[in-house]
Amino acid sequence: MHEERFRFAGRVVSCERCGSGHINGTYLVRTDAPKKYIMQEINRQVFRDVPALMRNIALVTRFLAREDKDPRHVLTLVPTNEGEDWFEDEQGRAWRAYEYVENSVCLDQPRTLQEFAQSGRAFGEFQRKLAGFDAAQLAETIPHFHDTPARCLALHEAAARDALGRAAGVQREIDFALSHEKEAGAMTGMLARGELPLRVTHNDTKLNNILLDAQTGEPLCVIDLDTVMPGLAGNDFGDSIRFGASTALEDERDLAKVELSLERYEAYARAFLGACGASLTRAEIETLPLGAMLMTYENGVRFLTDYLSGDVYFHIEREGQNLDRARTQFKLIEDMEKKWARMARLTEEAAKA
Ligand code: ADP
Ligand code: GN1
Ligand code: MG
Repeated sequence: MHEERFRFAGRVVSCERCGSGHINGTYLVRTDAPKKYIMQEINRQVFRDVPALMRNIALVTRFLAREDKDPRHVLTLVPTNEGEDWFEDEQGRAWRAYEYVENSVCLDQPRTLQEFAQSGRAFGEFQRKLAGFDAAQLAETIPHFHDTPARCLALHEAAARDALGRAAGVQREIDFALSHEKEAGAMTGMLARGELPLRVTHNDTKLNNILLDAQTGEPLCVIDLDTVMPGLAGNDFGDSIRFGASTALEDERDLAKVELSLERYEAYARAFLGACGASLTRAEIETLPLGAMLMTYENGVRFLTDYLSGDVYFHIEREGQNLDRARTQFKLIEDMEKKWARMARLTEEAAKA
């Protein structure tokens, strides 16, 4: 390991894997000083341009820290011994480190409605704060990240290649994805026609990309800033809904447990719009439910693509986990279709509140 390469206070006493992120390799570093650290191997298969990625993160965290000096509220990069934000090891792997946000928890499901609403406020405020940030400074860390039609093309290719001979076993899921393909370009189409504005967005607004205070449950810090780049407000709203307003975990195998909670949807919409609604256009507000539907669809398509490709993108802990993840997303879509009119009404009411 490379814990000797960073300017950590104290002597390192342990370094163990932590977190449930699907992309980077994350380690908790303890030292004999009171402070702890997070050290991450950046996934270079996913993030092709690490210097540009790290420049984005340095710019964004510095910008946010100007407004809020509390170290538990903004990620703080720990410099390497050479004073850089990251380093490349002998195998060409890229590493960075953050100060550990003390006394925090990170959740895969909200424990209370209030807690989920608070995360909506935090992501809404994140977007509002970054409205003053010059988007031209940001590199696009993953081109076409939320280009849903492009994600569908990747599914077609993976199904045609069928690298592991898995396609026949998941024809039902492939058919489901294809039956919704014509709707995949709804948001990208509006963007292209100038009907939706580009903003600086987080683009990966799962509940487990926020740290909460371990005692009070209050949101402390938005993390996982790898995908902060120009994007659509509806996608940030939507990704939070697909993850946190689902009544089950993302990889739940019992699909009977998977539903969209309208109660959570409403709580999140009110808090998110309370924080950033005033700066959103009418069209953006109207597309929030669509954002939820499309982010769920896009993730389902991506999980299924990865299953067909041999689980090369998202980390898995068990065989079939990406297929399970795809299935929960598709089940959630079916439920959203049933609840569509109520999602739209709750959004309108939340915007007026
Ligand atoms: P990934 O891209 O793999 O999701 P994240 O940056 O989200 O990586 O980090 C993975 C996990 O590590 C988070 O879900 C959280 O549990 C933990 N984590 C990351 N940064 C910190 C931090 N600064 N303080 C405390 N925990 C953190
Ligand atoms: C990944 O890194 P993590 O686990 O926070 C992915 C997101 C997906 C999410 C699905 C860079 O997020 O786009 O929505 O998994 N991140 C990247 O849980 O691809
Ligand atoms: Mg994460």
